[in-house]
Formats: sequence, C-alpha cells, structure tokens
Amino acid sequence: MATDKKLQDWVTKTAELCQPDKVCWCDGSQEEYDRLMGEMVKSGMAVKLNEGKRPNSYYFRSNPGDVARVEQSTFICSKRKEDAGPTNNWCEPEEMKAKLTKFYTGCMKGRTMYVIPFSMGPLGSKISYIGVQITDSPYVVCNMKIMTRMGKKVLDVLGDGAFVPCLHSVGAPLKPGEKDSFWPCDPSNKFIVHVPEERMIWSYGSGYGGNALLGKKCFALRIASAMARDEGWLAEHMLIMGVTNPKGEKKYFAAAFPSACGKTNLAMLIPTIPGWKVECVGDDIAWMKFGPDGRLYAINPEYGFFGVAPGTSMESNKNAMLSATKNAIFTNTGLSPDGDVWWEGMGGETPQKLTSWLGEEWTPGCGKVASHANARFTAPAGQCPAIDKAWEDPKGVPISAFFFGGRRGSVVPLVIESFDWQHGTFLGSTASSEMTAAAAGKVGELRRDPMAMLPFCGYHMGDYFSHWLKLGKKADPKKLPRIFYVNWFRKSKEGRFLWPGYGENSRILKWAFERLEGTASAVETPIGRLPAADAIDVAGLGVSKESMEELLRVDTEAWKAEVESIRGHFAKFGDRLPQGLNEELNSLKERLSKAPVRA
Ligand code: TSX
Ligand code: MN
Repeated sequence: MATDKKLQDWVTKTAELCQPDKVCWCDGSQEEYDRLMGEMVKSGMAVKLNEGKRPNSYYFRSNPGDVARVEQSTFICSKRKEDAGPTNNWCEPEEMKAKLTKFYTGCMKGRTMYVIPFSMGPLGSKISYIGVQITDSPYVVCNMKIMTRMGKKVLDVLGDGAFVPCLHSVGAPLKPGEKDSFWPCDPSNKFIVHVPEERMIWSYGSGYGGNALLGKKCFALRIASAMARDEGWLAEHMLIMGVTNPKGEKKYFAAAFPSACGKTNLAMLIPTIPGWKVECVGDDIAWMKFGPDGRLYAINPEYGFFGVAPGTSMESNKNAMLSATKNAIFTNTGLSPDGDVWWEGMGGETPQKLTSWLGEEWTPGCGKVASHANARFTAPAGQCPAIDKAWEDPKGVPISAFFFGGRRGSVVPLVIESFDWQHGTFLGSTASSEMTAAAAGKVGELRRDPMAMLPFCGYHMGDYFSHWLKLGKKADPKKLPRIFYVNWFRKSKEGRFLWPGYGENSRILKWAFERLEGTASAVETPIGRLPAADAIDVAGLGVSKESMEELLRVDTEAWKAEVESIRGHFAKFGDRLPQGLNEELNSLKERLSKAPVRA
C-alpha cells in the first residue's frame, strides 16, 4: 500500500517482531474512526456518550496503574551518557534496543497493528515534520486523529521523504480466545525510549497520553528539540496566542510554564479589558524557525488539545469547555447516569450520582473524587471558538514576545521584562514553581523547571541553554522576540492571592504589547524592567494600590537568597552550563548588592 520502501520495510520488520493478527494502514477517515470507536464500545473499552448532550464523543477509563506520564521510565538513549545530561535517564541505545526487543517479541499477538502516518504541523509547511506511529491500541489511533493530521494525505506528502518512526505497544498480547481488558497495558514494564541521534521512539507498556500519543511529548518535544539544536530552530513547550489591541493591531506571543500554572487557560484567555482580543494558535507546543525576513515564525505542530479536565469550567476556561462539546474523547473523568461526563471543578450543578473514573458508584460527599486529577479531554483545536485565523498557516505566525513563568507565592513579581535576549534566556532558565498538593514532592517545595522543558528536552539541558544563547547571537536583536517573566500567584502575608488572574491577565499582556510598541513605561530594577507605578491598566480591576505595590515589589534581601538558590540549580549542569548564564547570575548579584536597602 505504501510506496516508500523504507516505510514498508520498517512496517514488515515490526510486524514480524510483534506478531499481530492483522496489520491495518490507517487512512485517517471519519469512517475508520467510527468503526474503531464502534469496536471499542462493543468490547467494553469505550462508552458512547449521550448523542443529544455530547455528539460523537466517547468515554474511557484507564487501568488505575496507567494514569499519567512516567518520568522514571523515560529514557534519552544518546550514544554518550553525557549527552543526555543530568536531568534525563540514560541507557546505551543498543542495550536498550536489545532489552525492548525481548518485550516487543510477540507483544501484539491477538491484536491489530495499526500504522498511522501523521504530520506534526500543517501538511507541506517548511516548519512541519512527518512521523509514522505503529501501535496496537485503537484508543491511540482515535486520539491521534484528533491530535495530529493523520492518514493517507500524509503518505501523499511524505513520498520517499524522511519520517520519524514511532513504535508503540500497550504490551498486552492476547492468548487465543482470551477476553481483552478494558484498558490493556503492562503497568510494571513501562518504557518511553527516545534515540535522538537516530530520530526514533520506542514506547512500551502504557496506553496513556504522553506515553502513547507519540507525536506529542516524545516527537514534538524530545526528538524535535534535538533536531532543532542540530538545525538551528526551536521546539518549545509553549502555547502560542494572538493578541489584538483596540486599534486592530495584532502581535503573537508564545509562553512556557511548568505544570499547574494554567497554560491552557492562558492560551484561550478571554480578556476583561475592553477592545482587546486573544486568539489561540496552540496550547502546548511551538515549533519556530526564522523566516526570510529574519523574524521567528511559529507553528503549533498539534491538531487538537489534550487538556487536564479537573478545574476546567466555563469560568476558568470557557473556550476549552466549548472546544470539547462534540467530537471529543474523555479519559478518567466521572460518568453521569445520563451518559455525560463530569469532573471536579467543572462548575454548575453537582450530579447526585456518578460512576467514578475507577468504575465505582460516586455520590457527593462520598469522600472520593469522581475524576482522576490527571483526567483528560481530547478535542479538535478547530472547535475552539477563539482559534486564530492563522493557526494552520504553513508560514507560521511571527512571534513578538516570549513569556516564561511559574507559581511563586513570594519573591517573584507579577511581571518582569528582560534587559535583552541573554537576560531573558537566564530568566527562562530559572523558571520555578512551588509544588501544589497533587504533584509529587513536598507541598510548598521549590522546583526549578527551566523553560518548562526539564521533562521534555531530548539532550543535555546545559547544551539546550547554549542553543538558546547561540540562536540569539546569530539573529538580528531588533527582530528577536522580547522576553518577559510572569507570576500570577504571588500572595499577601495572610496567604491570599494578590492577583485575580485568568481574564485579568490581559492587563499584563497589554503592558507587554505596549512595551513592544514603545508606549508603556518601565522602571529598571536589579532583576529586570518592571511596570512603572501607573503603567498597568487597573481600570475596573478592584485590586488595591497596596496590593499592586506588593505585586511589583522587588525584595532585595529575598532576591539575594534567590541568587544562591539559582546558583545551586545551575551547579547541576556542570561545565555544560554556558558562560552567558553564569555572567547573568553574577551581574544580578552585583546589581542587588548596589541596590538601596529598604527602610
Ligand atoms: O490558570 C490560571 N491562571 C491563568 C489563567 C489565564 N489559574 C489556575 C491555575 C491552576 C491550573 C490561576 N489560579 C490563575 C491564573 O491566572 N491565578 C490563580 C490564583 C487565583 C485563584 C483564585 C482566585 C484568584 C487567583 N480567586 C479570586 O480572586 C476570587
Ligand atoms: Mn504540556
């Protein structure tokens, strides 16, 4: 069926290894999607939701041992250990291949092996790349149809060109006549393996999200980051948004945040300030290359949203809620008796009875959650009411500013503008969040997640920082995106959030927009440029002058301690930490030492 011999050979070889009952080349059609969903409903893996409430949508429960990404089982198999760096698990590639070959042998017995050609990015864009995923999970096929452009049209574009081979198995072969599980997987033998130098991915044992939809974290971030380093572009864990001012002038921003900062909410934000508009190009990943005009152009390599459901409501993210009203997949939410989904923090009336993500009866106050904290919706990006007109433009959209950020109750002000590219890279490299309840680690403990890329960089993080600095040196500084750092989460002494966040964050976007235009004022501080006292539009906001002062206060003593914390963070990267970042840290310390001591 496929014309390309390399692809045909790989599929043949993989079928010989995995020994499926059948091989199915996915064409990406609606008929194919409907057929697979129909088969999964029949087998008990899927529940068709109420057609009148949520048309063409399906519900899945995972095995309780397969609910999230598994960082302990994620490997970067570069030839040399030192090239994976201190923040990745490493194994020698041939050793890992030999080990996994044993697991893959016969692993698809009793199942169908699906071949999914997919494009990350608009078909034919110079910024896009093609992958082919082999999987034995029909759930993965259906999710890949929403999350990527996939099927026959991709093979037509591929021709005999290069593709990233992505092998996936849930690792649950069936004996003749054996009844399948509702969520086949191998919870005690999960491997998420990347061979960056060969541009290939091997995933085994998990059917969930980032472990199984290999176009997303595995390809578009881990493998693509290594490609981007080699080829001089950027593959980042960033949302992309278009911001339009009341005069109709538009700029595109990209932003990276660690988990639990509300990145998807920001990507689809509804501004509270009159006349301003935000449109969404993407909510998770940005691929960026320099255009002929010397500016950086971004595409969203994805085709859908794979968002965390709990906490998503008409109040926190109306556009996400509306994106998932039809043609959607829900995994590990609660299921209502009338055939719809429900999750904690959804707003509206709480149902009196549900079936929980564990398949148990759930009632309000029963002491358990109805949805898993990492329950997800999969929804077509094109269904987002705020989707940007240029979201599928093969040229990409020109990026005017980057935003980094994190979740900090103290020390870090609401917004900082960097002095220049190197200083902005420094700010991004220090990105940090205080842990919230759900995540691993002690509550309140500070975690550094540079550029939100720590779990997603396919090579040494020190080299990644160098790549950022090199890119900045090569480019025309006037054409590079300006870099900002934001913190929506600063608290008062009493522990109250000082900033209302959500749609009110448009006021910060406005200040940044007007900084780029040269019309908003800033004051120089030791940590960067901050809004001048009256530079943030607070009309109708209802945040007191004292709160605004606290939000923008630079606590010199706290920042001196922060410098030492950053030094400890940087020490982990050893001699691969670029000199430029050390310079920035030392200059920051120097500026702080000269700052007037507060009365
Ligand atoms: O997503 C969030 N954003 C970005 C929105 C565009 N969240 C949720 C974080 C968890 C995913 C936020 N939470 C934001 C925010 O800007 N800010 C906060 C903190 C906060 C929470 C509740 C209130 C205020 C701030 N409530 C009232 O002020 C009434
Ligand atoms: Mn993400």
